[in-house]
Amino acid sequence: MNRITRAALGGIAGCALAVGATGVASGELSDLLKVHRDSNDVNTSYVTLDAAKAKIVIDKGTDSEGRPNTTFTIRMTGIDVSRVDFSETVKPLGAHLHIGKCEEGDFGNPTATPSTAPGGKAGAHYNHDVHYYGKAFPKVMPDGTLEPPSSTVAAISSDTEAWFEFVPDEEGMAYDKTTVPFVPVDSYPGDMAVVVHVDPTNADTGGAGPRQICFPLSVSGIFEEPPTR
Ligand SMILES: [Cu+2]
Repeated sequence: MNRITRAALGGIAGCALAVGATGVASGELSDLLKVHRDSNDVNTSYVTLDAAKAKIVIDKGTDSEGRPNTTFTIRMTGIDVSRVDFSETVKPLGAHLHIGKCEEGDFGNPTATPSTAPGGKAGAHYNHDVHYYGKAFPKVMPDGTLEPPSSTVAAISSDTEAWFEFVPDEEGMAYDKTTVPFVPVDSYPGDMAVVVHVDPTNADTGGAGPRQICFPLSVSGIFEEPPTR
């Protein structure tokens, strides 16, 4: 297994985490980039992530039949859970691998034409059918469902995209370990993003509501460039 670690970088410059001799990531947790001035501004959310940090470890491996896969291990800490009622089931926060780059202060502009949403510069979800196989994202059909997958239309699922789920605990920590049956290609050279949304991921559409925060992910030397066609 080819274990490579990259931090979710703090700030624009940032630096990668060290990888210990055993392959276990070590080093300090790193900062998010805000896509709201204050994540309380996302009034659909019940946690505040302004002080959250995350460590993201990427493992490229193979399944039992030798097919390549990728495991993302993400540990997020510093979640403000003061408003969470832990006597109830805690709602998961959906998060995904996005192809673009987190930008500090990417607060969106609701009055622009077309309007832009907070965190929009992180771009679309990484979708292996789209970004590796060159298919199109599905269109929304008149009945509100998505165009079915075909030889030219991508499937949207946890097999084609990297979806994560964070359930904060009483210490303000959330952990996710997800293996996807592909190795992403790096469509926006060097940079990708883990965007944390405010809702759980909808398994049909991949949507998870507004973007709450963005963790930058440096993928240089980890993921290859897309195939040329
Ligand atoms: Cu997302």
